[in-house]
Amino acid sequence: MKDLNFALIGVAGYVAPRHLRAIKDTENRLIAALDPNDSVGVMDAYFPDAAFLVEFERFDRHLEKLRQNGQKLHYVSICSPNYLHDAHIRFGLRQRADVICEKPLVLNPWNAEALQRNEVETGQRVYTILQLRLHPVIQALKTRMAQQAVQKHEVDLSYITARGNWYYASWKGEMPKSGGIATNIGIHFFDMLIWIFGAVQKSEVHLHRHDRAAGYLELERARVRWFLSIDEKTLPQAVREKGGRTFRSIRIDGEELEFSEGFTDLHTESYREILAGRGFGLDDAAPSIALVHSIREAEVLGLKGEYHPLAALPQGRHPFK
Ligand code: AKG
Repeated sequence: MKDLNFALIGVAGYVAPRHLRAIKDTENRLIAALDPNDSVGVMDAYFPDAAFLVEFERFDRHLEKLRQNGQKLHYVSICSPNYLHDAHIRFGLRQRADVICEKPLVLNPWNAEALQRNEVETGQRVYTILQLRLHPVIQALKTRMAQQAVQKHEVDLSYITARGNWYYASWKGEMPKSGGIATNIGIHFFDMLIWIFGAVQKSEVHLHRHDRAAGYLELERARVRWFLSIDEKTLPQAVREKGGRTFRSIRIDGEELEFSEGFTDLHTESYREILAGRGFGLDDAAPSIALVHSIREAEVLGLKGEYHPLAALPQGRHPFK
């Protein structure tokens, strides 16, 4: 499908350029964008002719005018702060458009259930971006695991994706707005783990701070010690020496698989899949949303039991507290 009309909410944000590129690469067009922040020069590289509004009401009015003039809106893409996703998704559905929303689709399981009802009411669909499921290394791993006799694999997952101090000053650093890092960034690998190894049977949290989190998960076919961090000081020395900012690694029964690379181009692939009718919807997102919600609510146990070795790394202070 091409030549479709898109609107985008949150065009000044961190991940918006990947959506702009995906809309362009799939030969579709952006007709309107919204962001309360007006630093959106990035639009020139993709859709200089799109309308841009900084107020929600004017955005709404503009889309309504286009609709009454017979211009169909096919998709609304959403890269706003996480806690606003469900409201913005509903807005998109009410525009009689399908919605493509960044991860985490919503913060709480009950938000997803409400959206399920909204899909039925409007007859429109909600899709999310779960780009690790489209990562070739992860796809090959899933195939390999599915071919093996069912057993509990021993898994260590280290997921480090360094972010500067800006992160803590933005909405991402605020627990009620982003859900904290286990929700905002961990959602990628929790979805991936459940997708490969099956449903959650037990979850423990050993560490949960502004810049890192660690815990233990028992899934149908794996026991997983996980560590997540956005502190560059937790990157392996070899990565730091090369100027790298990410280290994504999964060790299964002693065998290590790195998937640090190949992460940035997957939005276009996600859009292609959605446009071909193979997008990930609310049902696909539900298990990882339930897990990150339970991790936010969990008692933090400290370094006891099956903790990931990197959880014992020295910890710094919050830069702004
Ligand atoms: C974010 O910064 O919100 C991300 O999702 C980044 C994920 C990653 O770098 O692995």
